[in-house]
Amino acid sequence: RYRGVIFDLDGVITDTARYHYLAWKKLADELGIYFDEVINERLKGVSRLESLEIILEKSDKKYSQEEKEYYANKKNEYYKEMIKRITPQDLLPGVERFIEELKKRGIKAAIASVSKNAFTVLENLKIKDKFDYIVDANEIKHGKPDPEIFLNAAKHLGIPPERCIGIEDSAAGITAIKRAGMYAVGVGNPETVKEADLILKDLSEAYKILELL
Ligand code: B16
Ligand code: MG
Repeated sequence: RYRGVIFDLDGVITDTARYHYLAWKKLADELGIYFDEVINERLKGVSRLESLEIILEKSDKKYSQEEKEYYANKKNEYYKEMIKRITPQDLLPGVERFIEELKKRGIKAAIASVSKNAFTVLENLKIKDKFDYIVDANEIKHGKPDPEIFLNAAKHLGIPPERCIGIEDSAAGITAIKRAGMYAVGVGNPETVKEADLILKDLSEAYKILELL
């Protein structure tokens, strides 16, 4: 029934969602703006500048466009420093085994990440070659929750959306998958991914996805 699986990167393949949080937290602390892990859930799957806008909701100060770009860039510098240390050991549980199982069954696999750092992360994880297609953030006009990124991946895999499964750790991402007309699997915080068709702790439970194929 399903012929393709489209993975989000941050928070699904590896725990870069943690690094995104730590980098934003460092910036927010410097600016004296309150920021915590609850607010951070809203940042998952959302673009860099949109993430900053959410953080600035807690500030009374008005920031100009130049200042916003400056601070978004600053966060990215912190983030880039953190992801330098990523190695194949940072793959989340079950990821490699699941991808191998998909290959055996002739199921195609793609990555749909809105992160401009996705290629660096995938290279450090030494996993880039295992995917049939990787959506480059630069090809996308609309970020998640818009379905564009998932539809783009399905198109390049040559598989109709209704025959694809999307895997996400963000609320915006689950909405994007559903809007694309795909089956949605949520991992990580169950409250964040509550709209998913299937909720897993992580991909060590991926046998539950294999049962659907
Ligand atoms: P960057 P994903 C998303 O990646 C992250 O979830 C989100 O927190 C981040 O702000 C966004 O990428 C942009 O990342 O600043 O590196 O371009 O979950 O779609 O893999
Ligand atoms: Mg994510």
